[in-house]
Amino acid sequence: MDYLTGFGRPLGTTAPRAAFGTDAPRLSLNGTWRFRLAPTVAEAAAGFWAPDFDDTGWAELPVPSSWPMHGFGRPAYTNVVYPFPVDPPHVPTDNPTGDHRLVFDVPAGFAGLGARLRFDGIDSCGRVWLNGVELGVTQGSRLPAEFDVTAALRPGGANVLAVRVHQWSAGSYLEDQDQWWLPGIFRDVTLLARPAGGVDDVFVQAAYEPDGRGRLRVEGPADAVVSIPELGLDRLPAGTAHDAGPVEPWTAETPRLYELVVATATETATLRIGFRTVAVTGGILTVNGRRIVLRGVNRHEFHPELGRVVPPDVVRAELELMKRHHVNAIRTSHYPPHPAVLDLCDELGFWVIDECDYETHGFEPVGWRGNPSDDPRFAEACVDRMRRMVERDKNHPSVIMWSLGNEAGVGANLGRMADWARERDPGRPLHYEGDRSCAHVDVYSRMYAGHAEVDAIGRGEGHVPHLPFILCEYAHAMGNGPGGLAEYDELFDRHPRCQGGFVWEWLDHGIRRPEGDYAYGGDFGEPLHDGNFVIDGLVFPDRTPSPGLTELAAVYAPVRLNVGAGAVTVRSRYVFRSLAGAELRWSVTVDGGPGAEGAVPLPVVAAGETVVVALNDMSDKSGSGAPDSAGSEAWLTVDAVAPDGLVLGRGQVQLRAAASVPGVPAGAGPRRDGGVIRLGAAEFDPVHGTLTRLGNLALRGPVLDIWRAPIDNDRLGHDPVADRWRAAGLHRMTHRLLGLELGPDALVVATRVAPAAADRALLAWYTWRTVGEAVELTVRVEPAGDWDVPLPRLGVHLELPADLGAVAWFGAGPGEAYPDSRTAALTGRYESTVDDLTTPYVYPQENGNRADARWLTLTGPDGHGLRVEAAPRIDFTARRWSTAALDAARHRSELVAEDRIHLHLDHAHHGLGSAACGPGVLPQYELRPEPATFTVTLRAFS
Ligand code: IPT
Repeated sequence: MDYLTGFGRPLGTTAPRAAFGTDAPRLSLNGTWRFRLAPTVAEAAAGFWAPDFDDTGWAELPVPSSWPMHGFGRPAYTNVVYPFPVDPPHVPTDNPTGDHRLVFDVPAGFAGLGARLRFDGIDSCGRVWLNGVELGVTQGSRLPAEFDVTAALRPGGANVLAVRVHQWSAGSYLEDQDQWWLPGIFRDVTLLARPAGGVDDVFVQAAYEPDGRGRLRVEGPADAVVSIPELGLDRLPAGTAHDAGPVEPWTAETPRLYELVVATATETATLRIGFRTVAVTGGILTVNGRRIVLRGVNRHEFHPELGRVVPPDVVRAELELMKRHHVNAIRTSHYPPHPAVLDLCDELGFWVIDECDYETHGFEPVGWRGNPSDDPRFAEACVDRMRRMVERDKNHPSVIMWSLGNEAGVGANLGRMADWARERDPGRPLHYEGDRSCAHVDVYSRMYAGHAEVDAIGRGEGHVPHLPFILCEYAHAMGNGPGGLAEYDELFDRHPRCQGGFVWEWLDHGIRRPEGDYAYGGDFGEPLHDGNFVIDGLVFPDRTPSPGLTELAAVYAPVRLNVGAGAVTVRSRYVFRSLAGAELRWSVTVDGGPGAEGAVPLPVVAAGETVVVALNDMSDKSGSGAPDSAGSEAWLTVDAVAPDGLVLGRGQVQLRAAASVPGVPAGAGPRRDGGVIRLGAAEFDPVHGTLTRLGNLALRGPVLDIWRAPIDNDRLGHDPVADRWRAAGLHRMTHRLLGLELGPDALVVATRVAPAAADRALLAWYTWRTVGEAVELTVRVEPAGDWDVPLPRLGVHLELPADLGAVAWFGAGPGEAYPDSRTAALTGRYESTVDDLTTPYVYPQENGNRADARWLTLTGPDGHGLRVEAAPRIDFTARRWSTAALDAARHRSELVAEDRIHLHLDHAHHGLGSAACGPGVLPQYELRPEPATFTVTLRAFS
């Protein structure tokens, strides 16, 4: 079994080469295989590789697959730590071993040709036999391996392929990425005919010259000829440089591809190539001579039902979703993706950092002792991994940088990987974040640096390497958040050397549960796990967008609109493409109602240019669409829309503010009536001083509420604010009635709101008046005693009948918004339901706030309901469970609708930040305990 502990080296594989299509026969071996799982290597079936071995009693398993997703063993999640002792190169005796067998027929077309068997990914170690002949061993899970099967193959007849896959191998020490541990043959298995004298490998170097010409050099077999029919290039010799004449460059904004044909006498290969030149000059990363900004995401490969197997249609849909949300860059965290992903990146247009399948993070907790990055015995495996990535992916124009890996400390082997890559491919800069000396790289990369530090780096303060700066991870998108995206993006715009970053991360890696929700770390009984840290994406496990992605789209938007009453300033942040064909669509609304709208074509705005477009036409309309009644509020909204309908940027301006509401004479004052206090249509409980009825609505509240169900960014990280909140008792505030004052026209309820065991308090006065049919409430709050923590929220909570499920409001929307995540929310009139206002975060936490409502209504099916008017604005959250229930739940299915609706009307919220892994809430978005006053009017209607 020494191959398991052989320091991660594959055995018997052929030289790595690029993935491309040719006219030679190929046969997919994906499909239903026979499978048997043994708990140890010793207990695996002896001799299962023999062609006549009887596997009739074995289970069936699809290939590709991650076997724990099909009922064999269980998934396990750890972030940093290894789920086995740190004792390289040894692996546990309990090493789940999956034997796979397939009987397949080889078409006659393979006769007389050489053949290779290709595995695009086996996690973590596969030992392979064909027709009883042992071919070798592969390690390097997310990398291809090929075996020469010319001698062992039986063309025209039945063949028996046997693959023994071990979950753990020495290679596992090199694959400590933050994700589920999921063994299996999880990528394609293919049999490839290899004609003698064929096109085994091709290396296309296609540069874009400053004069607009392409320069082409294709390495391949000595006798190969190269053609690009579209450019009139015909049968050029391989191995020398050629002037390709004037070409259209490839960029992520203009993904122009050309078909290139490489032919020998026996084989013709076809590739899609792009002309582009990547360089680092004067501390700036450029493509085709221009500074680019990476508005990126980190992308893992995961599927909630299939594990590491992501069906091609799902991949295409998710990359298209990224494009629609203005993501222009992908870091393939933390390993090369399925090869087809890069074909799509070439086609759709993404700047890609292709990262090696290399991470040794679990050595950090042991002080980096024995780190493979600096252990000469692992040198060969390290270089092998780099070589297999670069050789496989070298022809993709989208790949603009190679990354040595992630979180692997420092050491000589990283230098060896870098040296090898530079020598082989001088055309791409190198990336690695883990070595602050930047000894082997061309860009200065960091993860989770806060805004102030990024700003300082941008200004060149301190000992900053004179290199382009990127954030390979930032804005940790765990749960509700991230906050502070807009402020980062502003820094990328401001400082030339701050060239963007990659949000951590694209996808929540939740695993579907029968309960209808998603599992995370610990849900499979793992003794060691990192909980829901694997649920930290911009999209939910089923790849539906979370509010974080909606916010990201608004922040990453390529067109910035500064809307004034008479003109719109249009600033294009494109670097290569113009806004030709785009138009400005505008609408004027009054109090959010339907109003005038129209469109004007944009003049051609060149990349990077700013133009001012006059809007005479629109401002004329500012008063139309609704009666110009007192108090009406008018907004002009402008969208820049591409010819394909994609919104490239949005902007808004308030044309007319709401006139302040004229003072309405107060109605009758409060009076005691039996056991209750009455004020107009309102009825109060004199014991607590709270509302119990309004017209025909039974309700409870409103009472001061400062608690929110801590979000991941409150709960996790270095100094979790939620720990301080709980220590201060903010989750268990009590309310003491200080007094009720029944004045001639107002009821004043004085309370002291405080937690047990502490002497700090919030004094709250509720002043109630009647306003026509409605009651007006003014809440005045004053902190008393020591307050050294920010408040989670500041507002009131009330309970309403469960049937008021339809919601409408005029305010920011349509989605969730918090103080540091509200670029995407625009002012308008919106409709939703209590159920839909909730955001289904996998790990339950505070969510669903709608900001800046001028008014809102909750309406029952029979048309009765509650109307809230704010003076001037109020945030609100409505849901069918209490904050306490949300706080206590660990999975979505634990949230059960109560017999009432909980409505929160909030004067202010603490921001979101991204402290789960990174900076907390920026100072300007902290909710400080300070005196505050806010007013709402409540009216029951029918
Ligand atoms: C960083 C990792 O690179 C990434 O894989 C992920 O684990 C992320 O954190 C957290 O979700 S490493 C961290 C110690 C900064």
